[in-house]
Amino acid sequence: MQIFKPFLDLFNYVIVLLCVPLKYLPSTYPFLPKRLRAFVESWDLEMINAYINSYGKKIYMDQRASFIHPENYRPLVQSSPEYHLSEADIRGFYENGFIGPFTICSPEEMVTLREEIDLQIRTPSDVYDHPCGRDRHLDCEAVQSLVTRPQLTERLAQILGPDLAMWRSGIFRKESGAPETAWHQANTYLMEEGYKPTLFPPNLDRLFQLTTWIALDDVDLENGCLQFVPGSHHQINKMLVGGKGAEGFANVQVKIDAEIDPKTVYSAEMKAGQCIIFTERVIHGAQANLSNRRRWGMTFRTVQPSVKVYDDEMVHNVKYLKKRYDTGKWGILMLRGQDKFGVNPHYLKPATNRNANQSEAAAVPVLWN
Ligand SMILES: O=C(O)CCC(=O)C(=O)O
Ligand SMILES: [Fe+2]
Repeated sequence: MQIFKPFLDLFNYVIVLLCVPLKYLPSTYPFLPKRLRAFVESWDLEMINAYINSYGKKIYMDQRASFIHPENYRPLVQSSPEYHLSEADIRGFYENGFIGPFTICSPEEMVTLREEIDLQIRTPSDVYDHPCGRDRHLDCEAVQSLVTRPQLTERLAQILGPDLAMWRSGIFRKESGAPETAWHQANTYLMEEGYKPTLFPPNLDRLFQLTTWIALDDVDLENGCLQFVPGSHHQINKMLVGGKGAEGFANVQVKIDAEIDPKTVYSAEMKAGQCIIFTERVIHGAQANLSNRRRWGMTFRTVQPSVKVYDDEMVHNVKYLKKRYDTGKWGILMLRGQDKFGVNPHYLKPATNRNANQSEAAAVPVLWN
């Protein structure tokens, strides 16, 4: 069953309609075909109704969940004073949905790192066997050396806990004139496969993941820095698929079904080498790059090791990218602490310097996955 695309497919629509009674009959789930069962289990009635009532034009951005704050905002690990977050900082993160900027490396160091990263990601990935921007924290030394620094891991640990598993990274390269990244939200990455999520946390309503966006160039409003709607992470909104006023996210035209007051928007202007940490449930996006400078950023997603990723599937099919990824060699990278759960494979092969040849440089799209 394909839910995400094409949205107005009559076959999909009828199947979804037929699933409504199943939501009231959980005892039937073990007898359903695998895909149908995954759909009925991961889409709640509100999500199904939104799809049906809009004739397939409105779809929830991700699995609905509440966002429960912790009992207190004390840091979850002790860290050295230079990386310390106060209770007020952590409360600010829970209230706004993001925190930063923090400096991971100097702009001068980023000049060298950026060149290495640019060359290295053009070589075939050890994980996916072809040149790509996805998950290069696993096999490229320059990327790995960046994300394992205490400037990042100690801050993540104070919010997410002592044990940190990085499961996904990607690169958003916006050259001068590149289009916007439409406002969006994510949670368990349901929209990748459409009928089932990508992440399976033990408790959907708690914080289980943090995203870190590292600026490879200086980023500001003019070249399309990342932007956030503070406090918008307490609910997952619907999106209108296509239609008037829709903007681009990867291959899809979407418009978030929420009022956004431009006065409240926070623009994460940063120097190269700085990062912002956020929950991807917060509404975020970026304007078009209207400058004559480029805007490259890398995004890194870290979960608590109790979160199961990919449901043991061998191929992960990302509908909106129109791409399939063989997950046979994929694994989590422990950035810090221990994996006491063992629900995911670990990536153990050392990252290497790849000595890419500049002449191999290929045209690289904006979201290079
Ligand atoms: O860099 C961008 O334009 C978007 C990044 C983003 O949406 C993310 O990292 O989740
Ligand atoms: Fe995002």
